[in-house]
Order: sequence, then structure tokens, then C-alpha cells
Amino acid sequence: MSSPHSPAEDLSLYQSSTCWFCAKVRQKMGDLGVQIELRDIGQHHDYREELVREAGKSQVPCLRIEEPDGKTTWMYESSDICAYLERRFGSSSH
Ligand SMILES: N[C@@H](CCC(=O)N[C@@H](CS)C(=O)NCC(=O)O)C(=O)O
Repeated sequence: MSSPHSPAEDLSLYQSSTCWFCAKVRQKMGDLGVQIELRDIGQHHDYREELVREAGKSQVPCLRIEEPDGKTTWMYESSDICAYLERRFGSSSH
């Protein structure tokens, strides 16, 4: 189990600094005290290409989840991502 401020090594967030939906997810991360690697698709073209190639579209935010079995899950929709983070890192999950 992760401690509140440890980086979540199995997660990365494809996002953009100018996107309000991404800001909502970053705010949730701050509220929960969880650190997730941010991959800015506006600044790094490689990340945008990777997102489209692997997940299907360039919409952000998109959470990349490395599952314990080695598979990768891609989660679009800021509300779904916030709900996932809340379930996993919220106080009620401990
Ligand atoms: N319903 C989505 C909306 C996300 C959205 O509209 N993202 C915009 C940036 S603010 C985007 O990626 N647009 C470009 C695209 O869809 O390829 C959410 O809540 O995450």
C-alpha cells in the first residue's frame, strides 16, 4: 500500500498545462497528497504520439495505469480519473 505522499510508480498522467479538466485532476492529486508523473502532451510531442498510438486519441487528461499483471489500462475522463484516485488514495480506502 502507498503512503500518502509517496509517488505512485504505476501511474502516469497524460495532460496539458492549459486544460481545465487536467487542472481538476491535478487538484485532486494535491488534495489526496498523491504524486503522479505528469506527461505534458503540449510540451512533448512524443507523449502526444504515444497517447494516440497506445490509447486511441489525443484527449487529455488520460491516466496510464500499469496493472500488476503487466497489462496497461488507459483511463480517459477527468471525473472517472478523480473517482479512481479517490477510491485508491482517499482516506476511506485505508
Ligand atoms: N469530458 C472530458 C473532456 C476532456 C477534454 O475536452 N479535453 C480537451 C482539452 S481541455 C482535449 O483533450 N481536447 C482535444 C481532443 O479531444 O483531442 C474530461 O472530463 O476529461
